[in-house]
Amino acid sequence: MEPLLGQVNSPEDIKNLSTKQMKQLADEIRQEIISVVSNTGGHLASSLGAVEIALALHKVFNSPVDKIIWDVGHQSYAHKIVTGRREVFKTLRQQNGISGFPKRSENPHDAFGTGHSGTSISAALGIAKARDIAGEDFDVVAVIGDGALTGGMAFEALNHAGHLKADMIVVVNDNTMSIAKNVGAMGKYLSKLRMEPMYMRVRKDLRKAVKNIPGVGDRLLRAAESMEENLVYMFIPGVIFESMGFTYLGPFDGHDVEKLDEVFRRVKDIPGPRVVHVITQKGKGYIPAERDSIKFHGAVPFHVESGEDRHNGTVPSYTGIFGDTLVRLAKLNPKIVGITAAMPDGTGLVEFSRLFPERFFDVGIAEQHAVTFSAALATQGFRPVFAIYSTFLQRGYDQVIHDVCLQNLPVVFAIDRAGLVGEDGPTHHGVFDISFLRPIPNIVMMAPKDEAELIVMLRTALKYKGPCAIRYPRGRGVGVSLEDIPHEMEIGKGETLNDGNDLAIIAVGSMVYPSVLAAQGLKEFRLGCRVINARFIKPLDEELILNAARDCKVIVTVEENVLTGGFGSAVSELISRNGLTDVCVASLGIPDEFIEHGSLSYLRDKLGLSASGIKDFARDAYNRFLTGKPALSSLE
Ligand SMILES: Cc1ncc(C[n+]2csc(CCOP(=O)(O)OP(=O)(O)O)c2C)c(N)n1
Repeated sequence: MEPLLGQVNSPEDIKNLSTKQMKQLADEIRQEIISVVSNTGGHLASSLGAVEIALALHKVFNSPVDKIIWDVGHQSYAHKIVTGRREVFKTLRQQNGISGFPKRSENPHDAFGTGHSGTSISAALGIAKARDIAGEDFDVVAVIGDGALTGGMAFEALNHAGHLKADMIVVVNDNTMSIAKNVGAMGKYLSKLRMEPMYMRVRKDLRKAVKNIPGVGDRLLRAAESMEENLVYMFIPGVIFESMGFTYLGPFDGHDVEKLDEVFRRVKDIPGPRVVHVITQKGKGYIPAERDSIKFHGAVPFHVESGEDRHNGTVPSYTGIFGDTLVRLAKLNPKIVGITAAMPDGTGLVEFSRLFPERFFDVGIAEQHAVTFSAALATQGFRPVFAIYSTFLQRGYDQVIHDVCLQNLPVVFAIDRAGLVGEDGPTHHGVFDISFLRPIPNIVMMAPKDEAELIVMLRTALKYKGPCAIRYPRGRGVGVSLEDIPHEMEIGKGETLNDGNDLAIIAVGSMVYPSVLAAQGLKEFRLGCRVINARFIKPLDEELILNAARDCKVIVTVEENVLTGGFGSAVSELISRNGLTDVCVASLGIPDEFIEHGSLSYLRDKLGLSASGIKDFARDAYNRFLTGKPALSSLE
C-alpha cells in the first residue's frame, strides 16, 4: 500500500479518499503522533482517541470556512497534521515549534484558541451568532470530551445555545475518562446512553412477548406503556440534550470513519443546535496508552517499544512530596479533607483518595464549585485542602474572594505548577497567582524555597485560622531531607540566607536558590549581596525588608510571576509607604506579555530567571544606582 500521509497537506487532500484510504490514513497519523510525542512529550492518549473524529470532520466540513473548535485542544494533533502542519509536527511543544493546543495565530484552521476545559461550546455559539448577524453561511462545530462536559461553563453554554436555537453542532467525544476516570452524573448519564441500543432491543422484545399473552396482552401492554412514559424519560436517547433544545444523534462508534462520515453529513442538514455523541477509546492504537491512559494523558518523552519514560529522576517532585505529607498529616487530623478538580494524579492526591475515600472529593473539571464547596466544608469545622494548578485557580477567582476570603474561612489552596510550566505554554503558565491573590484581604500567601519548606508551610497553613495559599513550582524538589512531621513556621517571617550590605536580593519560592548562586557570583565583582528568602508574599516580613532597604539601598526582587501586581510591586509599595526615597527597587520577573511554550530551563534562561540572569540583573541594578540611572523592571 502506498503511504498516504505524505500527500496530505490540507483538508482538501482527504476529501476524496475512500473509506479504506481513510482507515489507512488514520493508522499512519497514529504512528506519526506516537513517534513525535515519544520525543516531545504531550497529550498522547487524548489525541490518539480523536483521530477519526478529526479526519471525518475535515472530510465532511469545509474548514477554515466552517469552524471547528477543539475543547481543551489537547486532542487536536490529528487536526494539526491534516491542516498543513504535517511537516512541522515534529516541533510540537518545542521552542519556536508548533503549540500543543489550537492557536489562532498559528494556523487559520485553528478557529479558536483553547487549553482550559469547557470553553468550546461558548466559543462555537459566539461564532455562530456572529455568522447569523453578519448574514453569512457556514457550519460551526465544537468537539468536547465527557470530562470537559463536567464543567459549569459547558452547561452555561448549552443552556444559552438551546435558548437561542443556534445553528451549531456539538460533538461529544465520550471515552469515560477525564484525566482520571470521569466523575459525576453527566458521565453516568452518557454511559446510560451507551447502553441505549441494548435497552431499545430488550424493550422491543418485551413488547412483543407481552402483546402475545392470550386474553390480557393488549391491556397489559397499555399499562406497561403508561409506566413506560415515566421510565422512558430516563432512557430516551439524549433526553437531557433534547430538553435543552438540542437534537441528539448517537451514540456512534467514534473510530468508525465511515459511520462518522455518514453521521456528520446527516447532521449538517439538520437545523438548530445538535449534539452528536460518539464513543471513543482513549489511547486508541497504542497498547501502553490504551492500558494506562492516565499516564499517557500528558506523557513525558518515552520509549515507543516499552512505553517506559525516557528519563527517570531520583529526586521526588513537589507534587509527590505535597501528596505524601498531606497523607501523613491527615492520619493525625481527621478533619483534613482533600479536594481536586479532576486532577487527582496531577496534584498528588491519589494515595490520599485511596486511604481516605470519604474525605476525598474529585469534583470534576469544576474549579469554581471546588472553591465554594471547600469554603462550605470549612464552615463545618473541616480543614479543606484544595490542590490545584495555578492556571486553573484562575477559574475560581470570585469564589476565592466571595466565598473563602470574605468569610475568612480556613481553606488551604495548594497551588501546584506555580510559575512557568514549559512545553504547555501560555495557556498553562502559572504566572498570575501572586498578582491575583495578593490584593485579597485575609489571605496568607507563601512560597517555599524547597521541598522541606513546602511541607513546613503545609503544616503551618493547616494550623492557621484563615485562608492560606502555598504556591510551588512544577518539577522536582532540590533533594533536601525532610522532616517526618514538619514543624510550624511563624506567619510573616522570612529568612536571610546570605549576608551583605551592598545590595539585597529578595527572592520568592523557586527563585531563592538561583539567587543564592547569583550572590556568590557577585563576589567576583566585590559586591556583598544579602539574600532574603521571602517565604511570605502576604503578609510581608516588613521589618526584614525595610532593614535590608535601609542597609543596602539597592533592592532586587525576583519572582516567577508577572511583575504587574506581583511580589516586587508589594516590596516597592512597602518601601514607598515608608518614605524610603533613597532606596532603589529593581524587580525581575515575568514581563507584561504572554510567554510562549518551550522547555522550562530555556524559558527561565530567556527571561533572566536563572542564577546568571539574576546575577547580571542585580549587578546592573547596582551600577545604575551608583550612576543615578533609574532602576529597571525585568530585562528591558
Ligand atoms: C479549567 C481546566 N481544568 C483542568 C484542566 C486539565 N485537564 C486537561 S484535559 C482534562 C480532562 C479532559 O477530559 P475530556 O474532556 O474527557 O478529554 P479526554 O482527555 O478524555 O479526551 C483536564 C482535567 C484544564 N485543561 N482546564
